[in-house]
Amino acid sequence: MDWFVEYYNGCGLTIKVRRKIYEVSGVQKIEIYETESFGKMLVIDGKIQLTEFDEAIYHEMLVHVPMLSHTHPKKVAIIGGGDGGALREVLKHDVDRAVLVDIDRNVIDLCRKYVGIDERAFDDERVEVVISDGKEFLANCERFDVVIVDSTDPVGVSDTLFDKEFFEFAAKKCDVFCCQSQSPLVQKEYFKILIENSRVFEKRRVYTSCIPTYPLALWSFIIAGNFDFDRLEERFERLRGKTKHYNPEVHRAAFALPEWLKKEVE
Ligand code: AG3
Repeated sequence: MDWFVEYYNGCGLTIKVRRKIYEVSGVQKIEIYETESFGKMLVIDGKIQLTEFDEAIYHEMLVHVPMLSHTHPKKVAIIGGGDGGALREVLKHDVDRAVLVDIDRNVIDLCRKYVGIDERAFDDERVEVVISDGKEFLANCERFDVVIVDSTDPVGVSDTLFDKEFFEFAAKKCDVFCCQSQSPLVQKEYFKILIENSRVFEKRRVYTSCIPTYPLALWSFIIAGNFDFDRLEERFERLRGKTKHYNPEVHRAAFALPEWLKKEVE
């Protein structure tokens, strides 16, 4: 029995692992573990991307907040998210088309084979997979109702998903945009870049959720574009019974920010 540790800012999250299921180094270093008490765990370039224990909290907050803040999302793009968790949540809505764009085919193939949180989402006929850099894709794609960014930390291949040009493309290509925006506590530099660059959207708001296996648990998201929370209860009817974590009360509460965070957003 071994321990996996992710370190950040002189601190570390330690998780007991039973075995390493798979490891490969291609576009990124991908490791899949079976943990003692959090189920399977995906690690990319040394950073925990998900555990079966808490992935639903992250994926539901990343997906249902923007999806229910749009009147009728039919065409959705997910940038990143090769593990299929966000895709699984998008397909719970009445969508016609869901395009998943990941730069690393290994993430998709290995997660389908060894993790399985996609729950066969990739076999759904509404789904199209594109292997590409997300920024290049957004520069040339058609318009989507909702664009969701499920990226890794901005070191290595996903740094282009954090720059100003990326947000400029995004603002042109969708009604509602949402991205994960890192830990506002221990990854302040990443969070600030996203806050700064997302200013290209006239309207944008930050929300948070607690994801225990991410650095210090407090995690942030940015929603931007033409979103509204007007008829959340009514819109939620199409999802009722299909979520573990999300509901309209949690949606609204997630936007309550403490003073220190409000200051960083302004
Ligand atoms: N991507 C966002 C999590 C990044 C975690 N960072 C870290 N552990 N340093 C999650 C991808 C899951 N679909």
